[in-house]
Amino acid sequence: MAPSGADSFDAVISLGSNIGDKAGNIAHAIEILTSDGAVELAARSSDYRTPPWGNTEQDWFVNTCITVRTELSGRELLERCQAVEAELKRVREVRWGPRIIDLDVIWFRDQAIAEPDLVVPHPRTLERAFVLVPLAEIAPDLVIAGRSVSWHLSRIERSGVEPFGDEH
Ligand code: A4P
Ligand code: MG
Repeated sequence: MAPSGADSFDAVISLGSNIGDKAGNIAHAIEILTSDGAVELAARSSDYRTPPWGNTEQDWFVNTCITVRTELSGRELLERCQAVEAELKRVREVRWGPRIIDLDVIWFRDQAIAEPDLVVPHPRTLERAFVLVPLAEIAPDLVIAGRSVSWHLSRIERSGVEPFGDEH
C-alpha cells in the first residue's frame, strides 16, 4: 500500500459524469463500487465542476477522485469499475464524449501495466486538471512518474476547475 500522510491505499480511481444528476451519479457509483467489502473507500475528494476536455462540444463535468484499499488485482478492479458503469447504464458512443459515469483506474500500487485494455498509471492523467485537482486534495504526495501529484498539478493549466457547490 502507498503511504500518503497518515493514510494508505492500493488504488486511485477518477470518476466523471456530464449527464443528468452529475454529482448524484458519482455518489451512486462510489456506493456501488464499495458496497460488498472487496473495495474499501480510503478517501474521497470533493466534487469539482470542470470544463470538458478533449471533445469540448459537450456539457461540463462533475469530477471526483477516490483512493481505495483492496486485495483485488488491477484487472479485477477495472472489471469492478466497468460493472459499475454498466449498472449505471452508461451509453458510450463517442470517444471522450458525454457519459453518465466514467471510472478510470489512475494508479494501482506502483504497478506499471501496459495491456491493450488496461494501462496504469492512466496515460493522460498528468495533463488533466480534472483528475489532478481532486487527487491533490486527497493524495498530494502520491508519486506518479517520479514526481508528486502536487508537482504535476503546479505545471498544468487548471482554470475552470472549481469546487462544485450546492448551487445545482
Ligand atoms: N482502459 C485502459 N486503461 C484503463 C484504465 N486505467 N482505467 C480501457 C479505465 N479504463 C482503462 O475507456 C476505453 C477503454 O479504456 C476501456 O475499455 C478500458 O479497457 P472507456 O472509459 O470505455 O472510454 P472513454 O472514456 O470514452 O475513452 P477514454 O480514452 O478512456 O477517455 P477518458 O480518458 O476516460 O476521457 N473532461 C472532463 N472535464 N472530465 C472528464 O471526466 N472524461 C473524458 C473521457 C474526456 N473529457 C473529460 C472527461
Ligand atoms: Mg475512461
